[in-house]
Amino acid sequence: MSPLDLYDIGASFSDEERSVQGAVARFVDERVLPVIQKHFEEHTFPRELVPEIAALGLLGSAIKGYGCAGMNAVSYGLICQELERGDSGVRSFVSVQSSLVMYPIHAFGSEAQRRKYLPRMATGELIGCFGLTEPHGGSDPANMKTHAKRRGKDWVLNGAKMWITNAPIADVALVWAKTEEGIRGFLVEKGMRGLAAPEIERKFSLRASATGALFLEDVVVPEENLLPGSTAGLKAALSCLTQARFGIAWGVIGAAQACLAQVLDYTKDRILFGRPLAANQAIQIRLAAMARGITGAQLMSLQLARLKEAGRMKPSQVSLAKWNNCRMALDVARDARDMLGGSGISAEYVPIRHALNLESVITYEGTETIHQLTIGRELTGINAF
Ligand code: TGC
Ligand code: FAD
Repeated sequence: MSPLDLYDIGASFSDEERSVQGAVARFVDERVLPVIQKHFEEHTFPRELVPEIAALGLLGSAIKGYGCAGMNAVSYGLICQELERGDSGVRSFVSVQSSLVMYPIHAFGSEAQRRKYLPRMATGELIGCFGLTEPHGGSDPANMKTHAKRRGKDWVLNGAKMWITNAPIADVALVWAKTEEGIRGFLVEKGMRGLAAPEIERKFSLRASATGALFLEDVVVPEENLLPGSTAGLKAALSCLTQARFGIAWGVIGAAQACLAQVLDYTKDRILFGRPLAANQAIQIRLAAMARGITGAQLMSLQLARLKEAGRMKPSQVSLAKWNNCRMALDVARDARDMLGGSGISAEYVPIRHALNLESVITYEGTETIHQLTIGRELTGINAF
């Protein structure tokens, strides 16, 4: 019985799902883990890995056609889980590219937009970012200030977006802006006059991910870059978040597994008071609590994937998994850091890096409070936002 899969959930995966998991796990072991700590310390995104990520079919993996792999929901979840076992920053890159840019182009874009962007995004030749959050408050995107006004056949965009993953390296930014017809999505390309995407420096979290702002000053965007299907206002933007949150719910399990694996080794090897640290009841109870959290998160994610495949997954169900699994992973990482003692703050061990990363993951894609209030609204029918 694997300590990282106490319910043998892996046995319920199909051969194809297991093969995807195995391929991504090998990539993480051989290519991500040897370089990630250096990137984290140097505050750099491991861009050199993008062609390999693309070659494995991990970009837009759920999309059928347009050079994408057309994998199912469990496979997408396992991709996120294995990548985040390496680092949340690498999983964030794939989440944003796949769920927040390729998904909306596929779901709300014109056929011409799909053909123009998706094949090159699948190969990693084009990198995308998703601009929803604004500096005055990300939890309430309906209070959007960025706006787009028609000028002849074009649109003119003005405003600012904050905390945007991939922005400094993006070739195309999906920018959500208020129009007279409601909130719409625009594909703003790198090099368009009036667009700036500076990096946000000095982060203590997700240091191996490129995070930036987007400043738009009279950016002229042609009509052909408006996502024609984004007519449902904020609902279109929120439906992208549902896709990404599904991946995060799976992804953070990988970070928790990495921490549990390390703390198991450490506490079995370390001799204190004449016996292994792991021989103490107080330590075993904490290890058992980690396994309990991971197993619950695995089962929740698997059921969520089944609902997704059946077309029955509701946003509030995704909120429950995003909240539960992020909280679980953050608690596991913090507790693992503590059980490593002083070593727990060293870059030689993974828990501190995962714990720092998970502070972002529990905040982005809806803070813990936002997801709790979403469940509260589902239970009571009362909107408490
Ligand atoms: P609300 O009245 O609840 O909803 C408006 C319409 O949208 C529908 N809807 C959703 N549809 C799909 N998926 C969802 N998750 C949905 N949530 C709501 C809803 O049914 C309604 O439809 P209709 O037909 O009735 O019009 O809207 P609200 O303004 O009250 O907002 C509710 C709230 C607070 C839940 C929402 O604003 C919210 O989720 N806020 C958090 C914002 C957030 O998560 N931002 C994330 C930015 S992207 C990011 O962080 C990327 S991180 C990088 C990475 O992923 O790795
Ligand atoms: P605020 O909305 O100002 O919230 C502050 C606090 O108030 C939080 O604790 C929140 O839970 C609480 N709060 C809010 N409303 C209520 C309420 N009604 N009742 C009680 N408490 C409440 N955004 C993008 O659009 N694209 C990206 O690619 C992206 N990537 C990100 C990458 C990183 C590393 C980070 C940190 C963020 C990223 N974000 C991105 C932004 C992220 O989605 C927001 O940070 C998040 O939605 C919270 O918004 P905020 O930071 O403005 O906090």
